[in-house]
Amino acid sequence: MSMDFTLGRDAIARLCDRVEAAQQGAYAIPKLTDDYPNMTIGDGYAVQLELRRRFIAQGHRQVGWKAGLTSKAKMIQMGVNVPSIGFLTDRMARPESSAIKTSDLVHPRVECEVAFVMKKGLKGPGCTRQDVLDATDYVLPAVEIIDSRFSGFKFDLPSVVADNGSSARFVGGGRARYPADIDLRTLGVVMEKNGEIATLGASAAVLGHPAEAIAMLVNILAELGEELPAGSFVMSGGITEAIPVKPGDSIVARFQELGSVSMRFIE
Ligand code: 0L1
Ligand code: MG
Repeated sequence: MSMDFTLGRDAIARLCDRVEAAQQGAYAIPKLTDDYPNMTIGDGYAVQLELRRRFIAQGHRQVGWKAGLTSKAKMIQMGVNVPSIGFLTDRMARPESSAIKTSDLVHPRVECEVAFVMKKGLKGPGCTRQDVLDATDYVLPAVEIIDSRFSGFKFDLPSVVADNGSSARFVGGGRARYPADIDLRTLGVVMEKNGEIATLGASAAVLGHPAEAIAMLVNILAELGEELPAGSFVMSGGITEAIPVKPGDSIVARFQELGSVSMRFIE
């Protein structure tokens, strides 16, 4: 991915105002490229970095990162062809088995992901799947609740990157395992909504191996002049397509070898 930056500070601040207000007010906005048609993916990351700077200034604590759009199913669902990354903060974390409010979200969807907790930091470029596995403390099952702030999920990559990869909430749980003890490539996952199977898949859907998505994330961070610190919680991307949820829905994500993660949604 070549990272071109074309927007000036004023435009970045204006676009960040829009995304921040839409996230905090839980309303949908048109995609940013309607007004800035020449906006690049690099510009999207410049807006995302400004959003992260503002959240941290407001007291949010960054706990890690997420890779997004890492499976063919998600790329097809969303009409894009390149993965993305976003940051995760303490304000997005929700406990396992909890009730998650939807009134502060626009149109939430859930997806099953493998999360990695790093014992060593990683720095790109050139980070590989093996580097990731060597630096991983343990993996655990997670559900990401994404919430694109764009009307009707109509967006392109620069817009979705600026919106922090649609990040909204996440829930980790189940059973932590050492990566050497399981075959991370062939983990089966079943997502149930209200007791019925909503979608299922296998972890190889994520770029062939979930650790590959973490390596990609580290290499994108390098293009932004950043690295992945030890202790980070990193989500590797949805294994299946994302499933819409509304108040009253309950979700159980069952992962082979890793146990299950559940939550319900309320008004
Ligand atoms: O986590 C992700 O795969 C990012 C998704 C971004 C697009 C969407 O809102 O589905
Ligand atoms: Mg995701």
